[in-house]
Amino acid sequence: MKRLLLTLLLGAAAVSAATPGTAQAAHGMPGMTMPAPSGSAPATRSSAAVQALRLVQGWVAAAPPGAEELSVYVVLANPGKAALTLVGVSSPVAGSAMLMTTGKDVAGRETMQMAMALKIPAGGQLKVLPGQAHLMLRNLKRQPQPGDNVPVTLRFSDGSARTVTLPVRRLP
Ligand SMILES: [Cu+2]
Repeated sequence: MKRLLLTLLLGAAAVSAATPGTAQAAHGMPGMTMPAPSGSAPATRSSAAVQALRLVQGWVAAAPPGAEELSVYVVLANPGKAALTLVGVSSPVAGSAMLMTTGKDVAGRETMQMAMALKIPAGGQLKVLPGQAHLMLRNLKRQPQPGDNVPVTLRFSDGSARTVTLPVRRLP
């Protein structure tokens, strides 16, 4: 049964990686639609390569009361000889979550784009930082406050999952 679940997760990751996201949306925009989020399955296992990942920094950005979404930032260092690919995120405080990259439109406004995969190069770092990317927690079940610690599970294309506990901080 466990083997079957892993196979399904791997299959889902492979499909996700093959179809880059095209959905665009802004935080809090009413009526926005997005593809079904990845990463809602329970954690299964963690490969040696994923266990070796180092969390250089990470935090959950505190949101104003009533916010429906939270942004999570992480910097992950990969000491291994093979690239790793982050394909999903989840948290017990959120009903759904997704990977997003950020950019600017022609008018200079910030835009967000759902990402199906974020690569962590061999011997390098993935920087999910303000202005570049974020992990977006949606459908919040509660509103974490500054000083709280929030578990966030990261899922990788090799079928691994790794949970990190991140503090809630006000954005610098
Ligand atoms: Cu977002």
